[in-house]
Amino acid sequence: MLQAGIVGLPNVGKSTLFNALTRTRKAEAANYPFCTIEPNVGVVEVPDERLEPLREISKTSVVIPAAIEFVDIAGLVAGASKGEGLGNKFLANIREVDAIVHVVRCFEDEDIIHKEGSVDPIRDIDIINTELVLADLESAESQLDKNRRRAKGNDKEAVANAALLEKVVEHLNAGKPAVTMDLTDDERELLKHFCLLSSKRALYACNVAEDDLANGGNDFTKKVADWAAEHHGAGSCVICARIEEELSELEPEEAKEFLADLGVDGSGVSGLIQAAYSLLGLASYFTAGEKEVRAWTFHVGMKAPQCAGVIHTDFEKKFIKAEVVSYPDLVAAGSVAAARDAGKYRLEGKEYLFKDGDVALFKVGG
Ligand SMILES: Nc1nc2c(ncn2[C@@H]2O[C@H](COP(=O)(O)OP(=O)(O)OP(=O)(O)O)[C@@H](O)[C@H]2O)c(=O)[nH]1
Ligand SMILES: [Mg+2]
Repeated sequence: MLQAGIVGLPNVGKSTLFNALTRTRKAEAANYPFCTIEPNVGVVEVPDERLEPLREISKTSVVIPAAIEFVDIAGLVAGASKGEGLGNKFLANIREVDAIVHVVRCFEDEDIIHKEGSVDPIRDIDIINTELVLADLESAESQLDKNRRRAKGNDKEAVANAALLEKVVEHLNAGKPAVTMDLTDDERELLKHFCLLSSKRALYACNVAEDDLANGGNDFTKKVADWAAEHHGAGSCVICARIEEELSELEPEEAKEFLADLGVDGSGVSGLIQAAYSLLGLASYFTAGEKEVRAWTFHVGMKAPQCAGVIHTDFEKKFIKAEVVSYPDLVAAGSVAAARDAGKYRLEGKEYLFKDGDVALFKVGG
């Protein structure tokens, strides 16, 4: 399963957010830096408003949502790339995840220790990103050396690697994360092999005080949103980790009332999970029948046989065709029969690129 890693300075609310996401108290969250050492891993269901209408149409009671994993990682400090605060070990934890949710403290609270002594989200983001870039620089330079040596023997792969790594080193040397490099599709594919921390896509999660939720954020979160878009080509969201942790322990009705009292529409956690899902390049297609309605995860860009393979590896090999209707068409028709009558079902072959929200039935050979 694909993983999103929760990253940030110590004591900014990462474990609190992890507990809210996983609806557990699995991670210890406490008011001192480096509370988390070993990463906490939890599976999180991806909320999807399309599941309930599909359940009604299919007349079933079983709904299985898509899921992704979140990993709560230890806090990073300045100097982590040189081993400060167990830096190398924590950086290795980040290397293993597929995308990053970067938690930034955007709340004032004198009782909660701030490692840097004051609330300044852009400075904090810079500390973390500098460490990722420095760790990458070291790794890219050593990979460049190796590939240059191999390139002398006319190894084509090494020549291509070295050419790209030269660009990477120059970009990192300017203090910029690898994810913002201007690359061709082939180069972007090649870049993946270098396993760079700063090449992972990131979402900035601004952790605010509960009072700021109703306003959709504060001056700090605006700065973070602008900075993320400009310097990282990344999105941001506003959450209150502490409130979300409390909400996750309430029944849905109680949670709604609680949010209404705060003047807030919905839980920020749902939006964050969905954002992390698309950050990972994931989308959902559905199977819907009397037995169950289920969301299946695929990578954007996957064709019909590969998508069938998500259900069962055999389905990919034995794929014949897929019968597909889009979610809006099915819901507008109101039933499978009506959608069929309206000619909304399509037969798709091996080259069909699946789309988010496709409702599919696969025909496979024996
Ligand atoms: N006021 C306020 N306090 C919060 C919020 N989120 C977390 N905290 C508090 O901040 C402290 C640290 O939270 P953790 O979730 O343990 O932080 P962490 O980032 O996992 O910390 P490390 O594992 O040490 O890096 C705890 O006392 C939390 O209750 C918030 O939204 N508002
Ligand atoms: Mg923690």
